Amino acid sequence: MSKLLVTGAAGGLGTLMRGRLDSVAKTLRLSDIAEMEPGGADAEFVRCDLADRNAVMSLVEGCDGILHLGGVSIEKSFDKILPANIVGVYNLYEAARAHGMPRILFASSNHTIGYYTQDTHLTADVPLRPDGLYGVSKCFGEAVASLYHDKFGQETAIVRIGSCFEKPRDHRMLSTWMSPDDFARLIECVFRAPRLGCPVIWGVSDNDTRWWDNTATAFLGWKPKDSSEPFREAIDAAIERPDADAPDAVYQGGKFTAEPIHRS
Ligand code: NAI
Ligand code: 15L
Repeated sequence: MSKLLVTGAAGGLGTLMRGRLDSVAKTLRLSDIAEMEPGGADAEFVRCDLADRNAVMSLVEGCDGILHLGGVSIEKSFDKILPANIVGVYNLYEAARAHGMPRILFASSNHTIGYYTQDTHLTADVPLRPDGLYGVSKCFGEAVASLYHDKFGQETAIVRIGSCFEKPRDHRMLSTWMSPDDFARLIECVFRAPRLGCPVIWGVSDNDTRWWDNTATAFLGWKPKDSSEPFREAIDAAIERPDADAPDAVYQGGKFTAEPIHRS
């Protein structure tokens, strides 16, 4: 494609991904509420608050695809989650509708299903069980993606990301980790697929102990190549294994299940 919009580009995943998108788009429109350097002639930076409807309208204009990473990415009070993850998602889909419906990859989260226990294997069609208000906001985003697909034909890859960092950071992440390279390969498959629809895809590498089944989206041709296994020994040595009844060992969402409902 010619131009890919990356929201949340200044964040952790945006930083990991921006150097890995050469095969996806000729140019990048990087956007965030925070300042950042675009870096390189093939990228431009547009500062934008996702909660600002008019700004998002202009942001999306001229883009052929959207990698939507922007938003609050951890558990917070509802008033902090609302602008980016609720109002911002609505603004983005309305802007996409007004500008030719560029395909969207929506960065959803395992926290939409965090209350399933770690001994449960999930397909993408299981009922949602969010583990906090952050997870609820991602359920909202998934619902908006589904609505705009059914009503208007807007295509979205809903990617329920496990834990996408350079390396898994604890025992739970040995199951939930998705390597940045595997995510980059998934992004390529999503934007190259002749027909996408609005599937839910588990964003997880080929970990021995993963809990999630991507059989339903095999048509995308995404085959994760990395595994968390090479990191197991180092994690065992560096981090104490959680007690068997600790949230991190019981629930797929781990510690998020133990968060309170934060007040503003
Ligand atoms: P992050 O918190 O590092 O980055 C999010 C970015 O969104 C930040 O740069 C922030 O400034 C920006 N942002 C926040 N509010 C905004 C607003 N109102 N307008 C515009 N930009 C705004 O999070 P990370 O780790 O990079 O995650 C990216 C996306 O992927 C998030 O949506 C997160 O929920 C999702 N995700 C990430 C996972 C991971 O393992 N990194 C796991 C599951 C989901
Ligand atoms: C998420 O949704 C968060 O954005 C990320 O920071 C990690 O906490 C990840 O889930 C996880 O569950 O490991």
